[in-house]
Amino acid sequence: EEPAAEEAVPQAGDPGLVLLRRVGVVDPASLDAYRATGGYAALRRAFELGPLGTIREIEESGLVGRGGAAFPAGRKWAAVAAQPVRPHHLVCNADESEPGTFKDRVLMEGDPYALVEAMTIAAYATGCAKGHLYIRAEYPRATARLRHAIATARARGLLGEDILGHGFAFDIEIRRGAGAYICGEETAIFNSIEGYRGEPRSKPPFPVEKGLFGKPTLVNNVETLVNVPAILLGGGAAYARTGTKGSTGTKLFCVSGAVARPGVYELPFGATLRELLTLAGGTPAGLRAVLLGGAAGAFVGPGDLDIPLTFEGTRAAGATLGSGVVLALDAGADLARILLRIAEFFRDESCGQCVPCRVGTVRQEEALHRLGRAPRAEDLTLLREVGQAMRDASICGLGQTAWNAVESAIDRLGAFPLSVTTPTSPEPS
Ligand code: L3W
Ligand code: SF4
Repeated sequence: EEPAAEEAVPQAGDPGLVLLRRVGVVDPASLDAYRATGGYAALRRAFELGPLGTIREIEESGLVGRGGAAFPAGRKWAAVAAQPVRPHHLVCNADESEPGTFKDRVLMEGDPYALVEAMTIAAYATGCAKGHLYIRAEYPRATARLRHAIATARARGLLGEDILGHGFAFDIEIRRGAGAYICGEETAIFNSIEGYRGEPRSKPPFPVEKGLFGKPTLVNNVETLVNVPAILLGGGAAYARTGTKGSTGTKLFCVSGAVARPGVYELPFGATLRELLTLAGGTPAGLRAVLLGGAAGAFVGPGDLDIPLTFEGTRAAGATLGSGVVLALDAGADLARILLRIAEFFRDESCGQCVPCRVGTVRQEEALHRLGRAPRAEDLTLLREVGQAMRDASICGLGQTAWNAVESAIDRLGAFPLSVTTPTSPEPS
C-alpha cells in the first residue's frame, strides 16, 4: 500500500497556497466540496471571456510549462486554437516518471476536480473535442480518484455534450501507461495511445500542428493545467505579479533525500534553494550536493545554495529546474554509486530507437563502472565524448539529457578527481 499523498504534503492548508490549497483539506471525492471552495467558477469565467479571451489571460499570466521545458503555455494554446484542421485533441501528461518527481501525484490525489476543470477550460479555449489523460500505471490511487471525478463531473453536466448549458461538448478518457519512462515524452504518448510502441517522434512537426492521430494537439503537464483556474479567477496580470519576469506564479518542489521533512512544497518562483531546504527542515546529516531537475537535471554543490529557484536562475547557474526535483545528498553520500544508478536508469529506459542514445547510455554506464573501480583519464574523456554525442544527436530529451547529471558531478562536485589518475609513463628506451 503506497502512502496517501496527504502525508507527503507538510504545509497543506496554508492560506498562501495556490496549487495545494485544497490538498489535504477538501475531500477529493466530493464535487460539492470542490464547488464550495471556488471550483468551477473558473470555467464559468472562461465562458464569459470566450476562447480568445481565455487564451489572452493565459498569455498575460506568463505561465510556462511545468513538465521541465518551460515552454510558454499561452503560445501553445494559441497555436492549437489557430489550426484549421479538426478535430483538435487535448492530452494531459500525467506520466510523472522523472526520478524524484511526485508533485503531480499529490495534485491528482488531493484535488482531482481541479485537473478535470482545468482540462475542460483548456479544451474550450483551444477547440479540443476530446481529452486524454495519460497517467502512469504506478499511480493507482490518483487514477481511481480521477476516474471518480470524471464520472461525477459527467453525471452533473460538467463534462459531456452540453457543458453547463453552453453548447460546448468535451469529455475525458483516462489512458494508463505501462511502466516506461519514455512514455512521458509527448510524442511517445501519442504512439502509446494510438497503440504503437512508445517511441518518440521527430519534432518538428510539433504537436500543436500534428500530434495525436496526426491532428493538432495541446499537451500540458498536470501542474501546468492546475494553474489555469487560479489564473482565470484572479486574472493573468495579477498572476504574473507573483514570481519573477521569466518564471511567474508559484512552483511545486519535490524535496527528497537528506532533508528532515521531505515532501511537496509550494513556493513563489524566486525563493532560493537555501530557503527551500530550510523549509524542509534542513540537512541534519550535512550536505554533499543537491540534484536539481532529477536524473535529467544537474548537481549543484553546498556553495550554490543561493541559486534562485527560477527557470532562468537555474539555467544561468548551469543547472535546471526541470519538473521541480530537489534531491539532497548527505555529506557521506557515495557519488560514484549514485551516478552509476542514474546511468543504469537511462540505459534501462532508452527506447533504443536512435543509436547515440541506445549505444551511448550503455557506454556511459560501462565507463562509470570502470571509474568507480579506478579513475582513469581515458574513461573521463570517453564519457565526455559519448555524452556530447548523446546531447547533440539523440532524437529526444532522454538521450539529450542522459549525460547532464554525470557531467555536472564531474565538473562541479569533483567526482572521480583526475589527481587520482596516474597515467603510466612510457618505458625508458
Ligand atoms: C510549438 C514550437 N510548440 C517546443 C513545445 C513542445 C513541448 C514543449 C517543450 O521536454 C523536458 C526537459 C526535462 N512550436 C515549439 C513547441 N514546443 N517548440 O514545447 O518542448 P521541448 O522540446 O523543449 O521539451 P520536451 O521534450 O517536451 C523536455 C524534462 O522534459 N524531462 C523529463 C521530465 C519529466 C517530467 C515528469 O516526470 N513529470 O516532467 C526530461 O528530459 O526537464 O527540459 O510540448 O511540443 N516551435
Ligand atoms: Fe529513444 Fe533515446 Fe532516441 Fe529518445 S533519445 S528516441 S529514448 S533512443
